[in-house]
Amino acid sequence: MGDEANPQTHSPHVNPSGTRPRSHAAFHQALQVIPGGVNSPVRAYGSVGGQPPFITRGAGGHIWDVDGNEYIDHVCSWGPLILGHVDPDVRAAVEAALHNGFSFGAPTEQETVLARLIVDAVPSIEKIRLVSSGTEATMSAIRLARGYTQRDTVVKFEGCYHGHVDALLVDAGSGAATLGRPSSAGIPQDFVEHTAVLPYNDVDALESLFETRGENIACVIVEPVAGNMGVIPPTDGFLQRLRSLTHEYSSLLVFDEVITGFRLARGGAQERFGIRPDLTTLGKTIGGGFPVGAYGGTAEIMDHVAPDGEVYQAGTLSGNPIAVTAGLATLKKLFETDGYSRLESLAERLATGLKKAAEHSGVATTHARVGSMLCMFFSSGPVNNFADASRSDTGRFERYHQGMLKRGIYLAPSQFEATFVSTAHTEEDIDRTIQAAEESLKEIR
Ligand code: KE4
Repeated sequence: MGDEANPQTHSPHVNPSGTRPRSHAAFHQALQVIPGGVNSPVRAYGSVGGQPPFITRGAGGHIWDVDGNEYIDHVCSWGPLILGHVDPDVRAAVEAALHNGFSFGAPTEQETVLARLIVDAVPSIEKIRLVSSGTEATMSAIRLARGYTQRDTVVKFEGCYHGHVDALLVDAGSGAATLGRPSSAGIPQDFVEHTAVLPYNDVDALESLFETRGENIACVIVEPVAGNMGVIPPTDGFLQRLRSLTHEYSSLLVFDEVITGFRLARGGAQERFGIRPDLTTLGKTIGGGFPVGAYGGTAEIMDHVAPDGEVYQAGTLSGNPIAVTAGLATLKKLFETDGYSRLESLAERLATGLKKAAEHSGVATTHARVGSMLCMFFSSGPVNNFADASRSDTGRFERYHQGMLKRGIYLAPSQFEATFVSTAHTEEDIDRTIQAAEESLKEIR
């Protein structure tokens, strides 16, 4: 067994009893003062039984909980930690930045450096506004689309999740899907009457909607690779048709790349699929684990954003110098170390191993992978949209999740999420995850 300080050579150690008394006590305390004991619903373990481990620290591809259990982490903070936990170069950059100040509420040159890096990496983005979360990014992008087109209707896809924006929390994925409450209380009906929802990958439905309502459609917002109903890639022609129809009706195409941006490629999913959206939303990876979101597009559209334009959007901590420093250090290291080759190699190794493990077990599964985001559906498939994904055996996923957790593998507590790898994961980590899957799948067949 390697030393704990160097998780790269350390197999995870989990209390064989599977009990987590200190997490249990911590959860009890949290429940007294935090709704559901968590600060984001997807972190609860409602859909996988049991209670969430309370995490104390991370290093590389590993995390530890308050009971001393060690896990190989395939959540990666839901995507941001593309270099793994506490990357030494990112940490050094943040520590240095802390000495200069935490926040100014004034422009800093580093914000321009990050904006320039994003503009140079994503051809469809000529100008970008930094915010503090993916939700702020998508909320702002649809407001901009409505202001720019002077139309009201927004189109989204069932099972896609774009943050907890009132107008977009309709048939949403991620936690909303997991909770089985596809919308949310507290959203007045007239807030969503301008939101049209279509099945993902359904070109016919798209065309008929545009035929009937195209003149009123401000934008279509889409995850170019869906990552909130499990992972569902776009079928051939879907994104291309989206692009041609939005052009034809002068609607804006918004790529929500909060997950895929800088994860799937330097230029995100739009680089992989060769599509130029009008607006792109970003988050997660561009903050390297610190709160950063962004929305950007052509200068012609973005110049409608205040203070130059009539579409208002603001934020106290937008472009926060510490978060921007972490994001810059993350992206620079990802580019300089050719992180995408490593991500591709690790993700392919994992996906291949999980497929073999499932075949050996005889459990019916369907597998999806795009770059370093992947998913194993407990379904015989095919899985091309939310209705397909919803037919997954979530009870079997629950038992699988429990089996993986007790073997030291930390997965998202929902069938409707993505599995991630980081550049800090090792081949040994991947092989351990595959081995754990072999054992867990055999247990539940
Ligand atoms: P945030 O507001 O959580 O930073 O980003 C919202 C968002 C927007 N767009 C996409 C495609 C997203 O996936 C997200 C957030 N993703 C979820 C899980 N898939 C974050 C986890 C959580 O809600 O706690």
